[in-house]
Amino acid sequence: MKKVALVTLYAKDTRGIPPLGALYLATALKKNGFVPKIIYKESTEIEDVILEIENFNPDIVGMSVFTGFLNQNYVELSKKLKLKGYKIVWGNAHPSLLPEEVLGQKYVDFIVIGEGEETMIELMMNFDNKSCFSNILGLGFKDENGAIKINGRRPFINIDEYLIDWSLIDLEKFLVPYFSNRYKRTLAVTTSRGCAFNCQFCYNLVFNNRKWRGHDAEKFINNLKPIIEKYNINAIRFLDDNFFFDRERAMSIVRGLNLPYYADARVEYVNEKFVTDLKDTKCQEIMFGFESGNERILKEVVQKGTGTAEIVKAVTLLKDSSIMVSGSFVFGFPSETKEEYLNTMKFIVKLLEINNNLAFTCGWYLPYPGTELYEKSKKMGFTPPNKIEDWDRLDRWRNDYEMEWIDWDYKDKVKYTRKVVHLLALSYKRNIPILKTILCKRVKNAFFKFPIDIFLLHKLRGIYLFGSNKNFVHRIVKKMVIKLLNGRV
Ligand code: B12
Ligand code: SF4
Repeated sequence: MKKVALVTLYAKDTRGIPPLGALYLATALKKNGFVPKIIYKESTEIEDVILEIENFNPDIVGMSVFTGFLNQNYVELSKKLKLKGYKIVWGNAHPSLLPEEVLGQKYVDFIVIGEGEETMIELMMNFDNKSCFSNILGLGFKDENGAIKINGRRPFINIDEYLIDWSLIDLEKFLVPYFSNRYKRTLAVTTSRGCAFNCQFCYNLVFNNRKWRGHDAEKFINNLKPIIEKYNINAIRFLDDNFFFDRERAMSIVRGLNLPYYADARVEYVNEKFVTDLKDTKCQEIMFGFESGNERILKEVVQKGTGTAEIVKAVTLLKDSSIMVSGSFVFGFPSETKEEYLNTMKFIVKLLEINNNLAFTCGWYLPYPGTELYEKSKKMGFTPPNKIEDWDRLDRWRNDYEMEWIDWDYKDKVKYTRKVVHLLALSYKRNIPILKTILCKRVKNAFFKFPIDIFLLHKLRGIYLFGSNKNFVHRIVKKMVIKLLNGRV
């Protein structure tokens, strides 16, 4: 029987999320009589990955690669395996969005565009019969002359056919603390794929053709319930792009699982009933793509389909719900002015004044292939990397990249925005007026000169001021520091 190794690499700080793509593929392959092996290792452990592959001796090695993240490591691994004679297939967002570029590399034999389950089954069924490759939808391959062939796209599959076989990984390794350590054995899952909206920076436009499809609630619950009981899982993180797209289905799932949870939503979904349902179903944290505090950016550039009024309404309705609201802001969109950047900063303060149980992730726009904004960024000066490994520089958390599509001075803004907004949100949460005042001034004016307070607070963040209540002494000192800052000692 043909054997397939499926490699997912993680970075030191991203450990603990199950390799769900590989798990779905492995489930499908096993169901069809093939022998899959999931290899999940840190990006620094390339030599160990190679050893594991050599011991397993697969017919093909699959890699799960999205844009930017660890591209360099996947390239290094693929090159080394190619030298040893292995056949290599790349799947996930990057090869799906840049099929020619990826397949043009000597170290890649096949690429799979979009969902991988049925394309991989057909590839393995026809593995020794090259003449059939051109009939496999979703596959990219090289013919006898080395010419690149990209087949047509595969229609979306019925995902309920491949509900995860959890025995394919050691699940213990993926049960991690979450929600400020309150729940120690949290599992991340996805219950649906894709999204029907039109956000101009999102991979969904091409990767999922704006088509949302979800697992049947009952089938999903029946698949996960035994695992929850066996492993004593006490909270769930739903990583779906748009978990609440079908609100009725989503609520059936969370009711059926009956565990505290995190999930993503869109702001216009929030009304009184939605908030009541979230509370009733033990929602701990809900995440929204706020994107910007400017109507022009939301409407014309991102085409979000919602404006700032909906954001304010959602944040207001969720106030006092004890549900933590996370919002993602993106700065530096093509054509965004410095004034618009400042507007978003002021908008952040406004939201915190309404609801202090807010957290933000602040990223800078990165042009992902296959999107409308990618084409716009190219017209405005962005030069896509020549080599696959150079896509690594599109890392959301780096603060030193060039953004050729921005024509104002963004360097110190990139360096401090995320940090200062994070600290401001914490000072609202802990209600420390003096810090609120100082940090508000910084955020509203994007004033980052003499950043000594930012430096100190950032250091203190993990320790006494904002950190978790690790032990008794810790708690007492933290209380005293907060009282001191409030002028109450
Ligand atoms: C979990 C997650 C992560 C995790 C780990 C991912 C992992 N190792 O699996 C972490 C936290 C590391 C992460 C990081 C980032 N992520 Co992320 N992440 C996700 C998320 C929420 C879920 C992924 C998932 O498990 N999906 C479920 C599975 C079933 O779907 P799938 O992975 O697409 O797999 C299917 C196909 O792609 C294909 N397939 C997948 N692998 C393979 C392999 C082979 C061999 C084959 C044949 C097929 C195949 O078949 C699978 C089944 O059909 C997705 C959004 C989403 N809902 O998918 C974003 C997503 C993948 N992330 C994204 C991005 C951009 C990032 C960042 C790289 C941003 C950046 N450049 O800095 C950051 C990295 C920052 C950092 N330094 O940490 C984008 C990717 C866009 C793109 N063009 O690449 C996504 C799509 C989010 C979005 N809506 O934009 N992410
Ligand atoms: S709502 Fe979110 S997942 Fe859907 S298209 Fe917009 S950014 Fe992408």
